Amino acid sequence: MFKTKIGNLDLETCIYNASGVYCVEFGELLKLADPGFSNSVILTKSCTLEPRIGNNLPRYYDTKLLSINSSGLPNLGYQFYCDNAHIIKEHSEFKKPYILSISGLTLEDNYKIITEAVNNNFIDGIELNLSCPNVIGKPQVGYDFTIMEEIIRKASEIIETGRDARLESGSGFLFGLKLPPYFDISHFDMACDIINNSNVQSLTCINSIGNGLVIDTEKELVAIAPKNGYGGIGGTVIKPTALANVHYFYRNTKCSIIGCGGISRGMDAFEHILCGASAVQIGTHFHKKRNVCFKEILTELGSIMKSKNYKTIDDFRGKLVHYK
Ligand code: RRO
Repeated sequence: MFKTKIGNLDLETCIYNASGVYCVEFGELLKLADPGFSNSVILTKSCTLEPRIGNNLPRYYDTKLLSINSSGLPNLGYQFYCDNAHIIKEHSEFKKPYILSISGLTLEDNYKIITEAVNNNFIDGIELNLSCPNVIGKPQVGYDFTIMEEIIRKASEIIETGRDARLESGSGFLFGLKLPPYFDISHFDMACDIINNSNVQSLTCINSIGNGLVIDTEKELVAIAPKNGYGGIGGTVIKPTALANVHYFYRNTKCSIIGCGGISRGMDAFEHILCGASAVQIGTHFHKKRNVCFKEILTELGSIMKSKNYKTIDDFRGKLVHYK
């Protein structure tokens, strides 16, 4: 009922974690690999060349409707996520693809990490993160269309070369991007043009909405410490922006779309799929509820599908109705 495909990757269910939440440490990745949990992919925290401890605490805060974070890319370094891919996949009985999220601090760092990933047969693809809002002094690549085009072109070359070698061993490799939210149609179109001239296969829409400010009114204090309290906003309040991004990129590219933003119930996942998502990722709600959230959301989605007589997610994916 929930089977799906992103690029050439077959997934048992259409739900998994958003990068960043419970996917930094070895034990967290092992939990994501657990065949008893309904998530269908093991997606790592975005990694850099060197390990990072990230920004000062407190750097995460949530309310009923939203979360704010300025984690600052804490991760164990790409070598850790590459070297442990086979152990973590083995724990999933090789049923869940292992996708490396990458957010190198320089273009060269990204190319180095992508080369390592495509040459590792236990890594099934990358989600190149063009949208981290929280590294001080590093603007989001997804908002600089010149650099975005350059990084995608070079990443494509590396991946094509690596794919040829993998073909002999029979395993595919997904080239995905994680995009920032776009708000203006001209920006949507510029991003689509670049993507349509590349061999990118999947788009995760959207990363957190950058540089929001949340206030703890009782203390009259910013909710998080780094960057004077500015951070990426996630959770229920970002769902309309996420849906618009899913919808636009679904209609204007050939990529598989992975919806991310404001999903805590089956109906939220249903809406993302109606807009064109082939799968959904859970961030803020996963942070709150841990691994049980995947099954809960799928159970609710299953009831909605049953009540509407849909047997597979392809029966309604992208079928949102518009006024004439
Ligand atoms: O680590 C972070 O601060 C972070 C990242 Br890399 C990202 O892509 N999105 C986000 O909200 N936080």
